[in-house]
Amino acid sequence: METGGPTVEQARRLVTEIPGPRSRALHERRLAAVASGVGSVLPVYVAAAGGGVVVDVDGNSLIDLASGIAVTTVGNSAPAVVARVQEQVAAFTHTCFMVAPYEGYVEVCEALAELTPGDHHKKAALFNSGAEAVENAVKIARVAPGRDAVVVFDHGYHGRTNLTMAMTAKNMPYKQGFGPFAGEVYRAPMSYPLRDGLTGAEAAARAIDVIDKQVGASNVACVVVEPVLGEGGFIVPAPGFLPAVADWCRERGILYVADEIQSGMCRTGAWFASEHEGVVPDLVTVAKGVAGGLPLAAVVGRAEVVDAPHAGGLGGTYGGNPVACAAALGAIEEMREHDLVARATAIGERLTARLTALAAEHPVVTEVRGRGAMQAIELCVPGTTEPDAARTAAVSAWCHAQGVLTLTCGTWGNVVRFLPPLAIGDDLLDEALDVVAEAFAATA
Ligand code: PLZ
Repeated sequence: METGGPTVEQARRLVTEIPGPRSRALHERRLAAVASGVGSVLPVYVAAAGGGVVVDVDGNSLIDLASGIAVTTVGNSAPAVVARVQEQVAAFTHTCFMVAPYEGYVEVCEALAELTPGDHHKKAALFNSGAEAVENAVKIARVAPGRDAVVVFDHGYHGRTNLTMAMTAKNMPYKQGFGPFAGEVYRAPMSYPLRDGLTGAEAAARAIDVIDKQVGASNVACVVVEPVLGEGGFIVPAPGFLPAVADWCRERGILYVADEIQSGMCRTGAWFASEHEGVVPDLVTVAKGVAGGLPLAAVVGRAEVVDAPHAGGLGGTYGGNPVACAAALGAIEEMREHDLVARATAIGERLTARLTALAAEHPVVTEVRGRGAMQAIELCVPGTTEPDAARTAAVSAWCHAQGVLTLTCGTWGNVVRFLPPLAIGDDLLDEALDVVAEAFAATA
């Protein structure tokens, strides 16, 4: 299936070095005008994108294995997104839902209530970014029980605002120098099968013990966990870890919040990654893939929990902007129409097969892991679990030079992650993986 914008040919083609002269000229302007704290993985400046391809201003076509960090799940400028956005942008661009509401916001909340795990009565509130959704999930979780503590996990990533920096594990580049951070945020050990060798039950017992002894269950408002860790290294917790944590939360009156900002909306071969282990969260945070590239985020969950804040207690000028809502309805339409849950599973199988073969050939590839179209390889010094960030960077840079847009992640920067748009064709995906294999041979 190739649902890319009709004008974007689905092929990799390099016509200049990467980055080319036009990108380099734009980069010069950028260096003078844009804050240097804002980085770019690959400074090719984009002219168009669709399906599995990004076209730069020099006319180079790159294969997209990043989806703008798991956002363009339905592909860039997917037809249903474009159609609905065009219609909405011509009708009205903004009224503020808190001033004069509109149907699109309601429809997005209805759709998310239906798509998130569990068939209980759910409600939602809409925001602009993932970090804002996490902030609001914590506000909602704290208000009813009058408890303050928020528990997060090692290797977790939740955003760059003050509260979500506190919740994010990794110091550089996210937190260094930006404190002091919000209080009452506590970190528990995560299940990381490659590094701890624990079963899910053992890892959950270890985490629960830390929470119990260091925080006290009766002080905890919520536990916030990514069912597949994103920035932290695409870590899939050992089977049973998430259900055990969720069960313990329920027994103790603690809200279980799944941060599905990266793992949600078809990415892992399920609408939400919590489903893989039958976990029904009290609250789910949603962003990234939900709106096909427009900024939209949501907190979705049990109606009685979401309704805990007083009237007027939640909001924001742009939250649930009508154009972003139209984009979300278009993206959800694409997901349903093209069965992108199944497509993510198929892409995952293809990725796993190729990456497993790669690992057999290159012992630096210590583990292949992930769910669906959220796959990664962790690189370590062969025979050890000592992270090899240098090789990871070299492999990724080689891919970029050959026109394949890869991303890295992980606490030690030693993970290459694969997040293709689900609109990518098999041929293009195979070609990208050929390049990845060549990158390992070339950097050996
Ligand atoms: N929760 C699980 O993955 C965003 C961050 C990129 P925002 N991840 C990409 C970067 O370096 O800033 C993310 C996530 C999870 C929350 C967030 C935050 O979402 O939309 O970036 O605020």
